[in-house]
Amino acid sequence: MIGFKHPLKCVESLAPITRLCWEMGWNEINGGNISWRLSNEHIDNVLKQIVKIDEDFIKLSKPQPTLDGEYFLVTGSGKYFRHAIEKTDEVFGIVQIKDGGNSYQKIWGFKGGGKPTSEFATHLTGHSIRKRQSKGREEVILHCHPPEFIILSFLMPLDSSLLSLALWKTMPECIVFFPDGIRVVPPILPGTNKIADASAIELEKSRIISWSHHGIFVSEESPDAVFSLVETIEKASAMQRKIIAAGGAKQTISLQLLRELTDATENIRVCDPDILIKEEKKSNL
Ligand code: 2HA
Ligand code: ZN
Repeated sequence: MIGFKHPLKCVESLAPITRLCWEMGWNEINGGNISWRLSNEHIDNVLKQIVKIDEDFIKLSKPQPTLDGEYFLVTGSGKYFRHAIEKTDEVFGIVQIKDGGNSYQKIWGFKGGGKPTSEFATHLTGHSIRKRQSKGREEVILHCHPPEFIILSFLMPLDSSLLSLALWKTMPECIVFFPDGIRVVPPILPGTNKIADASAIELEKSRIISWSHHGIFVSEESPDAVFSLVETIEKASAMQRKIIAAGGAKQTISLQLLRELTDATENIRVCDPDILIKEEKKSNL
């Protein structure tokens, strides 16, 4: 997989990460989806290679006026992450949002008549919010089914503060890499506008949301960054699950150490640790 070459540079960088997600056990069968809001540099590279663009406009179930004109590289509905390298132009496609954000047009890929993921409404809602909240920094959204993380939604209350604090207190990297914490969305039917709307509320506050009993949905600046964030969360979740299974922690990383970690890494911090601040107020620290 290292050394995978593709004429479209965005595909060359996304396909190996997609396949790696399957190797990690996060994307069984057709589970999960990934989308990338392409920068001008990638769009130029794509448009130079495309000979014919499909003329049809396809209506979006949920209009996205703030994304009008944007290009997205996205996995297809029903496609397997496992096939990302061998069947690249079936697994992926590129679309442009048209018609004031009401429709999309296929630009490349989706070979054999495919279309964007069933979670496209939530991906676009996520991109619209996270593009604004991150001032354009975040470009890639990954939804996958990391088992240890999902198990926590069966063992812990469905509460954003409790989940964020549990992970932060397990491993020092956690507060450093996700000071915004993880926001919990209750169990909702996948692939619906309802899950998109519930996710939108939480994505205003964090790059990371939990779809309870289902998976994770994460926004970051690149395929590599989004992978790394899920990898970190999944490792902390595995440790937390083992701690719970062993009867609970005898001691954990303290609030004070979480504050010291946050302050010491201010130079790389992308957002405020709101949940930590609330917790500090509660304990009068
Ligand atoms: O099958 O993961 O959330 C794709 C999904 C739906
Ligand atoms: Zn899913």
